[in-house]
Amino acid sequence: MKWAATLVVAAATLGLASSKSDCPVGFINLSNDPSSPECLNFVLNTGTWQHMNYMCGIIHANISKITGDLHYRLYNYIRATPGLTDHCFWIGGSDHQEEGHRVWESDGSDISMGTPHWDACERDPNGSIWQNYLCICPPDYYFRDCANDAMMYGICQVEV
Ligand SMILES: [Ca+2]
Repeated sequence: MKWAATLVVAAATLGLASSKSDCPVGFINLSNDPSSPECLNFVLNTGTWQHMNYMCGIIHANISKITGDLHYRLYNYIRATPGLTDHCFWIGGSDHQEEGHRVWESDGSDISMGTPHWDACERDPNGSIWQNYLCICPPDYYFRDCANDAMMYGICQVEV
């Protein structure tokens, strides 16, 4: 009797997961548009940006490209999720190839500067060659140039 109930619950959970998200297992869908899922995976081990870039590759993903409203939905998700709220995360932007020219690692496209993604009260990021990689941190999760050797969690993303 208990077995049957467990199986029913498991089936219901699987059904819910597959109808609600088109993302691979382990990725959460932060899109509000059912026709174009935005699938993110939070890597809950600390490492450098380079390490996180490598880790994302292992799970057949890219280090995340956070554009448009996805940044806001990510902010809300992190703040609503215990275990994520207190942490910084590497995302997939950098100027490691050309100082001051920030691009997304996954496709090489330019990163929008200024609001709403960067803190309007802070001067332009000017961390020179010691701060080449983008991270987001509490409490505001604005994009920041973070130190090349900083250790933090990361966010991977997969296109579906
Ligand atoms: Ca830099």
